[in-house]
Amino acid sequence: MAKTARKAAKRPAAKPVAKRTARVSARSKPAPRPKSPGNGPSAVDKQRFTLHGFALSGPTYTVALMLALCKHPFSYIHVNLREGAHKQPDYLVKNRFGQVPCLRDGQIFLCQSAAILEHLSTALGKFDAKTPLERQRVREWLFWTWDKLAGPIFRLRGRARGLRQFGDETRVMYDSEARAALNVLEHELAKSDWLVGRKPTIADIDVYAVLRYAGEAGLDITAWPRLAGWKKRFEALPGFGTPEQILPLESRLI
Ligand SMILES: N[C@@H](CCC(=O)N[C@@H](CS)C(=O)NCC(=O)O)C(=O)O
Repeated sequence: MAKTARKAAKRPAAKPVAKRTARVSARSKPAPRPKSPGNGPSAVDKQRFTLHGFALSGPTYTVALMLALCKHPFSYIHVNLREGAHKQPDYLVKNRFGQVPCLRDGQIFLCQSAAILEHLSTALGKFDAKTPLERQRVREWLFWTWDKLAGPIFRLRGRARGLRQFGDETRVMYDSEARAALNVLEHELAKSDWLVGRKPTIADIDVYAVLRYAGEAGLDITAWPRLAGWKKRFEALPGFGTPEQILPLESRLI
């Protein structure tokens, strides 16, 4: 990690957030944060988030995409997976699982991209569910994404990039698992434009950030017309960016 990056990672947050976080986990909505005169994030807010990640990592993209769609600036620390930086003690204290991503929110570190999405949607009041039933539906999609969709797509992508080795029989198995998951999405999207409710939620963000890599996994989304339409709608959302647009290759501090 670059020296400046390390300094910033240790830099105390402008405002302690422990209490606020406790409230978030109690599931009540936090009071809206003060806005700057320009209606963008205030000076304090700009320093609120630091994303630790790796530019080629899908789950890192999930979190960066959420912040981009929320139009919330964030610092970024490149975690060099190739050199094993994610297994070093200074990183393991931030993410006990030794994986990217990890998000610093004030003075706490959060991990597991889907759990981070839930945290951010509650904390920022964006892309959140509007009713208890919707919250349940959103959570079901988050669990399903990592249960059925992400595994096969990321494994096929890993093989295509030469990062994973497995034979054709296994490739065919993952391919049919991925296709079965895409069929589920195609069926659900016949009912409405978005996965839960009438507006995009973190369920759409979580699914999109995996589907983004379907092409690299050898799957052509245009074979699922409703899904392709949903993807187009999603990409038209204000703040949207591709992984290349929103994930820096190096650490970037603001
Ligand atoms: N379920 C986790 C998955 C994280 C994950 O698999 N990250 C990969 C990079 S894409 C990683 O850190 N791999 C290294 C390892 O697991 O040791 C999440 O959503 O955050």
